[in-house]
Amino acid sequence: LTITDVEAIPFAIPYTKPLRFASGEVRTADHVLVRVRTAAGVVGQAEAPPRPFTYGETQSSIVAVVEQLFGPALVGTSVLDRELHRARLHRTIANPTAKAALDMATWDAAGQLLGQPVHRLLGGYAESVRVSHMLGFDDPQVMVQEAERMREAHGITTFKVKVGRRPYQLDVAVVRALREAFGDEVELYVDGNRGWTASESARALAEMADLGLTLAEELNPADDVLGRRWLVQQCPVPFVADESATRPAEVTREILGGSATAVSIKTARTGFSESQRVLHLAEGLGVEVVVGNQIDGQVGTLASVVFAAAHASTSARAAELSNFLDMSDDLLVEPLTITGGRMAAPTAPGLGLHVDPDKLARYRQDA
Ligand code: MUC
Ligand code: MG
Repeated sequence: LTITDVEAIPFAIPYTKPLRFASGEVRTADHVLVRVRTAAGVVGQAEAPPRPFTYGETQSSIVAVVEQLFGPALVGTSVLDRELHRARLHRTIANPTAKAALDMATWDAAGQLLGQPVHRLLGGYAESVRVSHMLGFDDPQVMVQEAERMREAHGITTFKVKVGRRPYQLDVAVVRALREAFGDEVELYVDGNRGWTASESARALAEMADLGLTLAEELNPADDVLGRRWLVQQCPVPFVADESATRPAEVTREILGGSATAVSIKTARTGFSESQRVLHLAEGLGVEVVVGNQIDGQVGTLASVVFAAAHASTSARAAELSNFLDMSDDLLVEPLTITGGRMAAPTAPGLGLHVDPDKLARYRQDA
């Protein structure tokens, strides 16, 4: 069980369809594959996606912090020593996706060593979860076509619509076009990535009042503290904290401060161990959670479905698991599949992750 080596491999895979949203745009998955090797020769793996516009990390900063600080802190410990890992890694602030990938890689190794799938080690609640697809900025017809394609090809009927453009009517028109195209057959919710002011958000929500939205996420900046509280008080659906509540303490602060009424959990930034802390905190506070997408590749998406399937409250809502479909290729030997609008949690020991060595050789950036 002893960790003998930790590796951080930068790789880059282009998107066929870039994702655009209020805080940025992703054209290439320039991620880092993190590997934790044990004395028994087992290798645990996970993916860290740099999101400079959200967490300040870059591909090189993730590689550097793993090689210089976090890797050496884990070598010599057991893959089961998660509290010790946390104590050591949290001496360094920030760097959430680097920490999260290391945590998930240790769970992957532990699952392989114990012969159990990680979703069962975490909680074992469900075999599969419903999938929600994120629709990035585009013209209304293009976004309707994209939703239609996802429904036809994968049976997906839940869509998170990116909003936060100016004027806000651009986005209201998209949501209206989606509702008109699909009627009651689809679930729709919106994510503003802090693009609007509180008053723009309030006007947009009022104009979308007849469109049956189920959630509203980060419509304006949480740092506009009073404006956010004013908005959340009048929001008719749960208001989801995503980038404003990435740690347990932030979740407490935002929920108790009246700045959110639901929480997005992303394994890309809180791994499995810290995501469980966030989940249990949300349950204790009595707020709903949604399993979010950090624009993950297939390795990261596998981690998200494992976490979502493991617990009752993470599998209650559709989890955001499908944006890897817009990548031109990926690292896994067996690509992930979505059928009937659902994705299954892997049943193989660990995360059931098999990275194709040829693909890794093709896309790695350090060779
Ligand atoms: C999301 O839910 O916001 C876009 C920016 C980010 O941090 O995550 C994605 C999706
Ligand atoms: Mg979000």
